[in-house]
Amino acid sequence: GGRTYLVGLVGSGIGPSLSPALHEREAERLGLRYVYRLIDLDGTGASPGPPGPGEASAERTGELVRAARELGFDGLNITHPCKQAVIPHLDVLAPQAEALGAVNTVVFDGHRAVGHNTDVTGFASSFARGLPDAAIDDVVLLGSGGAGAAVAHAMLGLGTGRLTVVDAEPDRASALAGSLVRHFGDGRAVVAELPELRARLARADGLVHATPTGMAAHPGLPVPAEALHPGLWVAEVVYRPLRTELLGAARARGCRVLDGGGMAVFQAADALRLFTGLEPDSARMLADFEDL
Ligand code: SKM
Repeated sequence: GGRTYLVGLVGSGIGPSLSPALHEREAERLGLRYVYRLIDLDGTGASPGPPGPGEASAERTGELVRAARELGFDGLNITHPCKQAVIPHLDVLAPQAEALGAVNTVVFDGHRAVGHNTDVTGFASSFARGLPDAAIDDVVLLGSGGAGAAVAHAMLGLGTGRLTVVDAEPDRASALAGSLVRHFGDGRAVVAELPELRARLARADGLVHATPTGMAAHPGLPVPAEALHPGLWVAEVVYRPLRTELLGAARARGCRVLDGGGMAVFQAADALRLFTGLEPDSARMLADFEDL
């Protein structure tokens, strides 16, 4: 047989990640020997660094990336809180990772460590598949953290004319909009305050939701149901649960909807392709995701 691929995920609190199963199942169908390890910053004991999750553990990212490379890993996925911290430890960045300033996939190709961002490409593929002919000129993004920034780059890359960024922390929204304008040009991103959300949605083509609201630990609706109207599509980044309260309310009010599962699957498919050079079957991976 051929070689064995060895890859992994570096991050904090990653025990429940679906990445090992998603990658290994598809790799097996592609005829590969492929091992996907979890490298949890909270549990590796890789150095006597400060205990506990959070920002301090991000400092250990470089050490873990170096160790993985020395141990013969082919590549890594990188998740919270390491997506920015990993950058100084890489040799080259792909354009999307560079523009976003965040990396979720590292490929060790010979003597170089190359950083990519498949959250951006993954959301774009999911959107193209799930809402193929949706109008995207005027889009509202709720949530300007890491996931929000990735989907902002995806939507502007797909051709959104104006993205309105809304966040409960206005400074964070302004920082993201500023960086989007620098990359995509004047007027492509603007900010609005939470009280303006309803008025912005009234004339928007779509809403992308990228806050944790709707997850088990953060139940509830991130926008008032009355702000949803049939002329609006609604896309979720949250995928646990797959059917969030927001998607339920949006469907009930006649919106076309896109759940967060597609982004989770397509970012994995794009990473698998980068690690192996082989073409994963995203339909099979979506089916796996549904029963995981
Ligand atoms: O960007 C992805 C990452 O590639 C894998 C992941 C996971 O398995 O929890 C989450 C996201 O950050």
